[in-house]
Amino acid sequence: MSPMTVLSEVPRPEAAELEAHWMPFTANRQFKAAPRLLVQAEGMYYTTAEGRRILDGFAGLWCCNAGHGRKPIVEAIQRQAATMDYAPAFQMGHPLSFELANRIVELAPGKLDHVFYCNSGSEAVDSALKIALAWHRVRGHGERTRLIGRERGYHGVGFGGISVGGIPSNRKMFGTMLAGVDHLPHTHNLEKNAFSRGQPEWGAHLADEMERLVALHDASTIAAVIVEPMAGSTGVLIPPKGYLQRLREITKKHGILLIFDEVITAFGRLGGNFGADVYGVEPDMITFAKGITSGSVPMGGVIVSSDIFQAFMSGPAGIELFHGYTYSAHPLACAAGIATLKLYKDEGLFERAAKMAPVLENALHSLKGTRNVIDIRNHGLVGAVELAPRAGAPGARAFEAFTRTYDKGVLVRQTGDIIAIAPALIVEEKQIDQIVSTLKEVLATLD
Ligand code: PXG
Repeated sequence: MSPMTVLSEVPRPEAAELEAHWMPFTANRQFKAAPRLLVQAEGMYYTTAEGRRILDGFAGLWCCNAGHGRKPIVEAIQRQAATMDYAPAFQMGHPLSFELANRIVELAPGKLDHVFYCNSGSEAVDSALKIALAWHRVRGHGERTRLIGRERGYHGVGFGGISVGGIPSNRKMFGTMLAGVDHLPHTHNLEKNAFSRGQPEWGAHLADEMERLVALHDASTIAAVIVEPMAGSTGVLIPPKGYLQRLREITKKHGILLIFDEVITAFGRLGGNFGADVYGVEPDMITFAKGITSGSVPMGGVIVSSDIFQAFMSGPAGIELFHGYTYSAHPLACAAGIATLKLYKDEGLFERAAKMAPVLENALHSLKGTRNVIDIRNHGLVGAVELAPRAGAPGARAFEAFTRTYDKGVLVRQTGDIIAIAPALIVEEKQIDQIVSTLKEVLATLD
């Protein structure tokens, strides 16, 4: 089927038809007045409903790491849909979930060797937090119930995730959330670290705040700490050198589990298998989603250490963990996951990300001195440009940059006054140039 055939078959909704869908994390009224509709995707490009080609500078939403519409993934999904659509997830199984788990474990660091599946990053976070609480309990430490997150952290939108998360607008409308949660300070500091390339020098000591929380609550009440090794959604906060190491030391010393939320950083985004590898710190659990299927079918999961898994296996016979989802290890997701991991390996895409990282770094930092740019930061195939906020209108300048960039044929992501960039790992140098030069053109015209 040619792309043209696909396009002609796609229904184009009239304005009134856009009404019924309450869109997530979207300015619904603004969108519906001037919709940005995508109808086809291939490689590094989207096609819009008007037939415009858009260079995807954000891998969808940090997820299509192998690029769009990759044949081996598409065919694996098609084959699986025709072979077996669904298998019950509880007390039944199908071979693909085991094959995928083995492949994930092969990539995972150190002692992380068992995989629990779900369907999204939010579910992965809830699952990890529940496993942490249950792990302490099966070991006779049910009093360890506190969970520690971090300011500006994003861990999805479940009640667990927003409780440990630290983005005020995601929390303030939703009541009291989980009890017994506390937060570390975030690590963003433009006075100390503006225009850092890769990991900033300043800020390792911020991990010592964990000692303060331990002193306040007592270690015996704390179950786990969850952080994104690199905080993505809040606007790309790269961990200061030594920060994650220190957090690991402190959590280990006090018997507190360390969870890395790697929904964004897993599967090559930073130029290695996981953020844990790139930063050289082994957590007790890793959450993943997005890149596992290169965004093609929803899937998430938690990788846990052997210590965690084995503690559950030594209890009474029967169901060891009362947790799971109808679509845990969905056959289509597993087929897509296996094909995706194979493709990453066959094409050496994680190595490619590492190789292209300096290209992105140099291109992005060439924006220094452009109007309103107050910071540029990057690591792996992730970059961010922070703009000075417009007086009285936080986020407005960056939102305008986002829409104007899209009008000029490039998709980036706006969050607050930050423009984030995270292209698929297949991105080419000239495409990086196009993303950055388009952004430069747009920024120069913005007041
Ligand atoms: N944890 C992390 C670290 C994430 O980045 C989630 C959990 C939740 O995943 P789900 O699959 O439930 O959405 C995420 C998701 C952005 C952006 O623009 C980031 C995410 C999702 C959508 C947009 O930065 N991260």
